[in-house]
Amino acid sequence: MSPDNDHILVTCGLPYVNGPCHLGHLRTYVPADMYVRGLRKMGKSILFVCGSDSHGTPIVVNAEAQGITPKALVTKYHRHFDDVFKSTGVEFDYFGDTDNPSNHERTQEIVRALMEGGYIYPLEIELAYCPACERFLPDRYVEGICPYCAKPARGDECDQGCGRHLEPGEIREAMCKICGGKADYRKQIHYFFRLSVFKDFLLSYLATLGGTSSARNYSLEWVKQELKDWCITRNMSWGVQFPGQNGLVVYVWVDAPIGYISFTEEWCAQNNIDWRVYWKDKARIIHFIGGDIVYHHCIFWPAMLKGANYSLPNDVVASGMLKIDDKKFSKSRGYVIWVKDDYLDKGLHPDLLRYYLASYTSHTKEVNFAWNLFADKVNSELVGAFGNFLNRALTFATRNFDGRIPQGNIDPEVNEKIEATLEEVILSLQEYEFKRAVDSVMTLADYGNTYFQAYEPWKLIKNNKQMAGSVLRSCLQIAKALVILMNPVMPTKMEEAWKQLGMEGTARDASFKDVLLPVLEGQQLGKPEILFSRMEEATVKDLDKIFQNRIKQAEAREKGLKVDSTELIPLISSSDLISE
Ligand code: B3M
Ligand code: ZN
Repeated sequence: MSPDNDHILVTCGLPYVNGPCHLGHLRTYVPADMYVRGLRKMGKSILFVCGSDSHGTPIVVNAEAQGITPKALVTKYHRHFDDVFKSTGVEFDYFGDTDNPSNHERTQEIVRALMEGGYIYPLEIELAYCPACERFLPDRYVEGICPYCAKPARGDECDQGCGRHLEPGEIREAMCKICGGKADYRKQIHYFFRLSVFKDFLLSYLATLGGTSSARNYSLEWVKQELKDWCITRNMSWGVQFPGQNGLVVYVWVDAPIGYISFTEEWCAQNNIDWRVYWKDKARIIHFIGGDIVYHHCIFWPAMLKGANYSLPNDVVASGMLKIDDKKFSKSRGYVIWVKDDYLDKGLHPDLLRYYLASYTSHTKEVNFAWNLFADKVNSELVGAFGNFLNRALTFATRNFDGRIPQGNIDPEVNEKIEATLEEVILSLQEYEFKRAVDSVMTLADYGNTYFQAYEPWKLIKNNKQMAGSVLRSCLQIAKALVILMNPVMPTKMEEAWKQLGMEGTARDASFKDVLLPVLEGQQLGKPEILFSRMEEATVKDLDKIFQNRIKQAEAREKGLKVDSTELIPLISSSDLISE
């Protein structure tokens, strides 16, 4: 079935609402938002949803550590993420919560459908059990030794060794994370999803899956090797109850992606649209995710959808990871930048960060963030090239042409350059090559600077005012194109620039095609103002100091404490202090 391009659903991986938003999150969300804004400029109708991933053991363990209920914890961070997204221009049409009733209902409906289809079966397994606490120890409640590589591991993942996902019961030498005591193993019935029967389906599905080739190729390799059935129940009360089984909830990776469906349902209910258009029909479904959850989105999730008779994702777009100061991102080691505390609260403009993340490297590669690199990019590209051109053209026209767009002919070469840039931007967005899109806009800005410089309008104005008018009108045409094309990346700044250009309406509502609509002779310009200011060295030093201190604190912490839950609890962020 070929997808219906009139109904496009774009989603972003759901943040665990377990701690504050950091740069690693925005690494995925900013390009997704830029993509949505860009496609809207091409006239596409898009629904953009995301929401909180509220279940799973890390949330329960963390809530216990903070002495609050899981609900209080997720409510706090749900608000936090919603706020940060709003402040950084990541504009979802709907930001839901997997603990909403509609997600409980949709999850149970899907699990029942899978049971009816024979895709779920019960099996007695041996699980870690703490005799002192008198409870089974799911996932993060247990630590021990990895059965594959013998390194210390958590119940659900060999986090310090081979990195394998561990199934319930697999961990050796289990210790209870709550009381620190030795756990034993007890038998209990759990439920398994028959992932193994989806092998042929997945091979043909993945062969045509769109998105980044990284997602497709990794998953194909995994499917060709071995597909293990997944245990999809856990002994907990926090989560979506497994139908008909008190005391068992579904594994968080079952109800989390189902959030994509229930959030669509919630938005559709508010807008009087049938949600089935998206999930039971031929809409185009595009998932933006972090590169570390490809397995869940390209294997587990499509198998579940197929088994329960829902539409399948058309594209999975997986972003590369984030490094801080060239080191692997790590909350416990302090290699983290909190979006609110370290960036927004320092008065830095969100659009600069959006620009950095979108243009640093190609979407599937690793982004490295460091304050000096950030400042360099702002100073040389945004201040030195982009902002400089807009300001030069505007100031010159304002001073010499009475604050209006001069009369004169727009140079056909200028129109050609704009048209070529537009084509490149559209193509790059369609191919999820966000850096290439931004780079081509920057090349147009460079062309603008060269054009202005080459024609020397400051000389022309003295002896050939008509020619000077043509040069300036051509420059203002470039400026208009730049603002429209850059709007998906830097929405707020480009709105300011739009006003300075004296354009009607908003940059947001301008379509990509408008880049070629000639700027009107005689139209009043706005007041030219500096759009981007230089980041001074002292500022960079101050910002970096905060970061370096965090690393030092983390090192001290590491030495002072043996095993603790620092990986679960973010270090020193005032976002932790948000009151209920
Ligand atoms: N909550 C976050 C992660 O593993 C996880 C994503 C769920 S997407 C359905 O990156
Ligand atoms: Zn291991």
